[in-house]
This record gives sequence, C-alpha cells and structure tokens, in this order.
Amino acid sequence: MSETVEKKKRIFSGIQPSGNITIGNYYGALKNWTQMQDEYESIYCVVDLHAITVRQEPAKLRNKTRELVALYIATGLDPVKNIIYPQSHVRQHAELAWILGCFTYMGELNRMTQFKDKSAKNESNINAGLYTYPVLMAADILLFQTDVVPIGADQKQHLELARDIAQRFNHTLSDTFTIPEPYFGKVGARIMSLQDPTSKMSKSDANPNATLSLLDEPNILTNKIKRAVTDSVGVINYTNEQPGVKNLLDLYCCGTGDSIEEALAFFEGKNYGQLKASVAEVTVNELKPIQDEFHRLMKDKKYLDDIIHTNSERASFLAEKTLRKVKKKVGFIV
Ligand code: ATP
Ligand code: LTN
Repeated sequence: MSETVEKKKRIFSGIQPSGNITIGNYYGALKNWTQMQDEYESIYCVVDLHAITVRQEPAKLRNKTRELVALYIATGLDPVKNIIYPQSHVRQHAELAWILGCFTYMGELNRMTQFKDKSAKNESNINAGLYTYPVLMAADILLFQTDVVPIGADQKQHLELARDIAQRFNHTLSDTFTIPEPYFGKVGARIMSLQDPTSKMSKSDANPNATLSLLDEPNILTNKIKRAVTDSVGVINYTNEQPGVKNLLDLYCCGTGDSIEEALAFFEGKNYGQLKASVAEVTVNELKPIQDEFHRLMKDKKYLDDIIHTNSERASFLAEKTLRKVKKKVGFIV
C-alpha cells in the first residue's frame, strides 16, 4: 500500500540584530518559533540588511548578528532541523527586493505606520531603505514560498503588504509566489514597555528600565519588574484601563502558560507587590536556562561560524529556485 507523505508547510521569520533582544521579541516571536519547529519546515533569519535602515556601529552589528544566531539556538531552535542564517549572506534577498519594489506603489509604502514611527524617531536619517523596508521584508518571505509567518502584532501591516505584492505579481505575470499567512501567538503578541505601558516594548528604546532584555541578569530583571509603572486602582484586573497591570499579567501568563482567567483567579485579593514578585520569579526561571546556553555557545565561535556558513548555503539554494523563476517571469535572460 502506498503511503502519501504530506509535505510540511514552510515558516519564515526574522528579527533585526539592532539592539538587546527583549522579552517582547521572545514571547511575541522566538518562543512561538520553538513551539512550531516540529510541525513546519522552518527558516529563521537574522535580518541584518533591515538593521542598517537605522545607523549601526559596524563592529557592534557584527557582534549582535552572531549573538542573535546564538540566541536563536539557545532558545531551543535546532540549527540542523531549521535553517538559521544572517540575511546578508544570501544575496537573493536584495535582488528579489529590487524586483518587488517595481511591483509596490508609493501610496502603499506611505501608509506604513512603522515607517512613520521610525522616521519620527530618526529625523536626521530618514533614508530610502527605511522607506522601502517592507519591500525587503516581502522579498524575505516570498523568496522561500513561505506558508506561515509567525510575528508580533506590530508586523501585521507589513505582512498584509507582502501578500498584496505577491498577489499583484501572480496576477500580472502568472502564479509564482505562495501567499503567506500570518501567525500570532495567543498571548504575548504585544508586550508593552514597563515604563510606558501604552507603547510596545522595543529593543531600540533608549530607556533601559522600559525593557527586559533576554540577557539581563536575574537581579536586574527583578529590579526592573519591581519598578514597572502600574496605577492607583490597587486591584488586579485585566483591562485596557490598567495597561501596566495588564502587561504584567501577560508576562506572567507567557511564562507559566496559564490562561488570563487562571492568572486572575490566582492573584485574586493579592496586591501589586505580590504580582510583581511572581512575574519576576517566572521571568527569571524562564530566561536563566536560555542565558546559560547562550553564554556557552558564544564561547564556541567556530561552531557558530560553521552553522552560519552551512545554513546560509542551504538558504541560498532554496532562494535561488524562486529567484530564477521570478527572473524568467519578468523577462530577464536566465
Ligand atoms: P526595534 O525596536 O529595533 O524596531 P523590535 O523590538 O520592534 O525592534 P524587531 O526586530 O522589529 O524588534 O521584531 C522582531 C520580532 O519581535 C517581530 O516578530 C516583532 O513582531 C516581535 N516583537 C517586537 N516587539 C514586540 C513586543 N513588544 N511584543 C511582542 N512581539 C514583539
Ligand atoms: N520587519 C520585522 C523583521 C523582519 C521579518 C521579516 C519578520 C524582516 N523580515 C520576514 C518576518 C518575516 C520586524 O521589524 N520585526
């Protein structure tokens, strides 16, 4: 009897090596990735081409890129089962981005809220790369015929644009790209700043107390959580009127795997101090093993460089298949 082996669906996602990875990046993206790696064929990229849309110090960028590869592995992503690599090692990203840029309207890019936010923060360097950033992101995704893209809620608009570009290309020049679907985790899709819980926790935040870095020492994590902004209500509710408390409950549930209802029942009658102590304990327990593994991996530069080179070649091989097809469709001699 013949057995049909179902082909695994493909995942692609990425994080910029542009600062200290936060617990928002972890719960919003990385942790979901580790939970999806058995079910999907997964490609995880360190998007260094995206990172230079904001000025970076070259030596720091190089270190951060290697560190992020190590962090991907330390959080539990298997570098043999999955493809883990830096974006700049696979030139097809930039090549496809140029072609897709010719299938993207300025009107669409003008509507991107991340561009508006980032240009407000970088007034002296509103460069064309920052503007066309979403086209490069579309190229990342479409290059691998990706089915599913696990991201935080802030990337929803970019993913919708990637779908529109793919559909436009397919309609104009016949079916070429798989249309990707977003995947958002149940909790943790939007972890907020500890100091301003109405804005998202961001690794480029200038205030270190606003973010929990994945590599913060346990006592630093605990102190930052203790200092998190709450409110004067004094009762632990999960509501938009109490964004600080809501964020702490999200952090608690991301760490324990509890539902919000379970957490609310657990904290009933307790005060904010107790909530913060529990969040700190859960966070330290979650991050400590990752930190230990990260520090171990960072000592083995050869291992990391081998992973980077082997995986970049694997990614390049897959990317070239799509790029060749695209070049043929647009009328280049291939
Ligand atoms: P930057 O501040 O440099 O723009 P960032 O912290 O927003 O960085 P990215 O590299 O842009 O991080 O995002 C990597 C992944 O982490 C994306 O999938 C993004 O949606 C997710 N992510 C970022 N911040 C959060 C957050 N606060 N909560 C949940 N997910 C997040
Ligand atoms: N734009 C994303 C990072 C990113 C990405 C991607 C995510 C670049 N390319 C492709 C998913 C798929 C961000 O800023 N978080």
